[in-house]
Amino acid sequence: MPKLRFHYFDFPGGRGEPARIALRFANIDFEDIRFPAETFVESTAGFMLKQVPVLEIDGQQITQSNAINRYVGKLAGLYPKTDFEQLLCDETMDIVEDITTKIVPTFFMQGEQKKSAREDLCQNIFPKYLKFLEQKLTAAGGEYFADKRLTMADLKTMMLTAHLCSGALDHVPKDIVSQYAPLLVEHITRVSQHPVYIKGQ
Ligand SMILES: N[C@@H](CCC(=O)N[C@@H](CS)C(=O)NCC(=O)O)C(=O)O
Repeated sequence: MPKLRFHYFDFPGGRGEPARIALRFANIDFEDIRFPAETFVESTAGFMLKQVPVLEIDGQQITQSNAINRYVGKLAGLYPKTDFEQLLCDETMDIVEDITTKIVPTFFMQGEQKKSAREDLCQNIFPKYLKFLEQKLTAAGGEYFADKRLTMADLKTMMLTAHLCSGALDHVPKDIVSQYAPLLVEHITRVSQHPVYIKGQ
């Protein structure tokens, strides 16, 4: 087994949390390096892209959350085995990534600019993507996004949808997910009560 060191923020969510949950759930030995947002510059000083998550594998730095999710998902038994189910899992993770990249710029905005950008997300972006994710969930059987069992796709989606429902994002109503994709609210509950999530936290 290679030596694994995983670098990400210390909050329980975001791009890095699915991999941490999977590693912990599967009892895979790894160094869990968590840092506060305030030390981001120092904590990423050794990384060429100055981004996290980073998974070091025997000293080699690997970036890109979804690539890391696939690798860790295979180690933890949380990534499908067949081509088609892998495709469904990957597609879902990339949809969530698309949504995330649309939210992130608003973190650096203030006042009216932030309000108007978030309102635009709520009117034009979230409805479309949430409905699409709900369709995908239904097409996959209604409970999980791939393989009829919990995979990395469910962990990644739930991080995002739970965040949207949390009220932590100013100008994003807590009922944004239930308005457009009520089955995704049930999905949050399903994942949060799943032994993988409970053990992996
Ligand atoms: N495509 C990358 C994006 C990584 C990324 O943007 N991470 C954020 C934190 S969640 C970050 O480090 N942002 C700082 C920056 O890009 O300078 C991935 O999926 O891992």
